[in-house]
Amino acid sequence: MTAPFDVLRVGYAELFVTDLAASKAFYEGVLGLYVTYEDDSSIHLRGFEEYLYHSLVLKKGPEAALGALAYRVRSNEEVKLATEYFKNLGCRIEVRKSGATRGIGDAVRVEDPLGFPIEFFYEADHVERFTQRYDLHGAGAITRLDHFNIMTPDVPLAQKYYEGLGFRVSEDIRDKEGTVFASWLFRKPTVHDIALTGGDGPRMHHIAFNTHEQHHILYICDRLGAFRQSDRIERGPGRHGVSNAFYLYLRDPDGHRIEIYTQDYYTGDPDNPLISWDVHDNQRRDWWGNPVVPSWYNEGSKVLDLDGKPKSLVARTETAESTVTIGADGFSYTREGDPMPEYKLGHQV
Ligand code: 4SX
Ligand code: FE2
Repeated sequence: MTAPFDVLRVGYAELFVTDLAASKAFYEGVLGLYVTYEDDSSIHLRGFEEYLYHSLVLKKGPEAALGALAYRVRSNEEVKLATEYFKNLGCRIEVRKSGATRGIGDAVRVEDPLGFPIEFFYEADHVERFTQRYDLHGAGAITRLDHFNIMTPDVPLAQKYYEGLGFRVSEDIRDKEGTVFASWLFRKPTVHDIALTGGDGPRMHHIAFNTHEQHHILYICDRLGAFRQSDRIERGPGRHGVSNAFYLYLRDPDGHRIEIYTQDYYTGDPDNPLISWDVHDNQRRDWWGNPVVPSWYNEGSKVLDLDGKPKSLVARTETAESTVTIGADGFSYTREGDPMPEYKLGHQV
């Protein structure tokens, strides 16, 4: 599939939060993101390997919500191609002149066919890249934004839409009857830029930041304990089945879900094999078989339309994955009819 315009990767997320000071304590104080700029109504943050102005914009708002998910495209010409593409689809669009978001050049925001506010931009102000400023690396040593995860009722439909933008599928979760519960797609050569979680939508499920090492994730947990904020930890730390990444999910002071993620694999070759997981495989979402808490399946952030009004939800009609819990639901397995070969007993073969 040739792409109608060239998306490089995830660029930044714009989140509305109700208390900027509380958010700053979390994103800067706990995670260790850097503040590029702040004023009374917004904070712009980035990870230590990022040289673009920001990968996260927090805006003060009346309620917690997603303002936009922004992808970076290859050039300003590609911004124009994206504008034409969404005009032709009949989507609502907003052309944003350079500076409409501080630090970002000419861009277009669209209300995409799935109901999400999505931006495409190329130009952005450059700031210092702190790669070797080890003296500054913050608590979680966050390197960069890694991916977005959205909740949408019809995963195959959403997957088709993203494949139409030139994204490729790396992994999915399905059952033998053909129901698709979730799907992971990428432009940059990692497991994903965007994941689709089946559920009532449009809602934002999470945004994920990368760190280099597992121990940074454990350190975040220890610090949260020390701050008596262990209730910010929603799921993990653990090892994902899908993606094989080491992970942790936190809820920020407004309930937005943030994942810290490290060590997935390279997907850039044209014949990168698709990995399909059975929804009944106990190790699909947590390689160690730990249960997924119901809130992780069921809760997500509101998303705003281009007028700043919350979008109403469309219900998922197909089976929800939350009804196929990891653990003793009578349907899931760790070894599907498997006699347990010797290497699986822990012996070297
Ligand atoms: O829970 S899963 O193991 O399916 C998973 C969730 C894998 C990768 C992710 O980034 C994620 O959010
Ligand atoms: Fe994720």
